[in-house]
Amino acid sequence: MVQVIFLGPPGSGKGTQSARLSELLAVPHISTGDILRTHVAQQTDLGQKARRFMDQGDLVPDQLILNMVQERLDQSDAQKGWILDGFPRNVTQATFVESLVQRQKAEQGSENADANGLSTINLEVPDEVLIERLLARGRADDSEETIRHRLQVYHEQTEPLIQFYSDRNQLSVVNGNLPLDQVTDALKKAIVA
Ligand code: B4P
Repeated sequence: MVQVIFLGPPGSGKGTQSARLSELLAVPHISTGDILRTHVAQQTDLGQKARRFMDQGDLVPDQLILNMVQERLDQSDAQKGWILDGFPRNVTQATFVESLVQRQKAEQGSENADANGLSTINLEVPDEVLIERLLARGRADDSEETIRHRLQVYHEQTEPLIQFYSDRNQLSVVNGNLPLDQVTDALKKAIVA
C-alpha cells in the first residue's frame, strides 16, 4: 500500500506534485485545501465556517478538518493507499494520521503490515521563491499580505512536523526549488512503494 504525506510550505509544489504522483502510483490525491475550496464554492455549512480562516491565511480549526479528512479516507478508493496534500498541518493532525495508519496496519494483520509503506516528504523551497510563485498563481488567498501570513503560520504550526517525522525516521527531504520534472524524479526515488 502506498501512503504519502506531503509536508512543505504553501507554494512548495505539494498540489502540483501530488497530482502527478497520483497518476503514476494510481492512488487518490487528497488535498484538504481542494476539499475546503469545494465546500466554500458550494456554500456548505463547513464551507461557510472555513472561509474566513482561509481568506485570512489561517489554519481552519481542527474540529472542522478532522471529520472532513476521516470521511474522505473512509471512501473505498482510499483503502488501497493515498497521497495526502496539505494534511497534516499541525501536531494534532499528525497524531490523528498516525493513529489512523496504525489502525489500518492492525486491521490488515502483521503479514501485510510489513508491505505498508508510509513516506513523509518535506518539499524544501526558500520563502522568497514561494512568494514569487504564489503571487504568479494569483488564487483568491494569494495576495502578498495573506501569503506572508500563511508562511508565518507554516513556520509556527507546520514546521514542527519536520521534527515529529524525523524523530520517527519517516522523513525524506526533497529540493522543491528545481524544474517540475526533476522534482518528480526525486520524489519517485524517495517514495517507499
Ligand atoms: P492549500 O490548498 O494546501 O494551499 P497551498 O499550501 O498554498 O498550496 P500548494 O503548496 O499545494 O501549492 P502548489 O505548490 O501546488 O491550502 C490553502 C488554505 O486551506 C490554507 O491556507 C488553510 O486556510 C486551509 N487548509 C488546507 N489544509 C488545511 C489543514 N489541514 N488544516 C487547516 N487548514 C487547512 O502550487 C503553487 C504554485 O507554484 C503553482 O502555481 C505551481 O504551478 C507553482 N510551482 C509548483 N512547483 C513548481 C516548481 N518546481 N517550479 C516552479 N513553479 C512551481
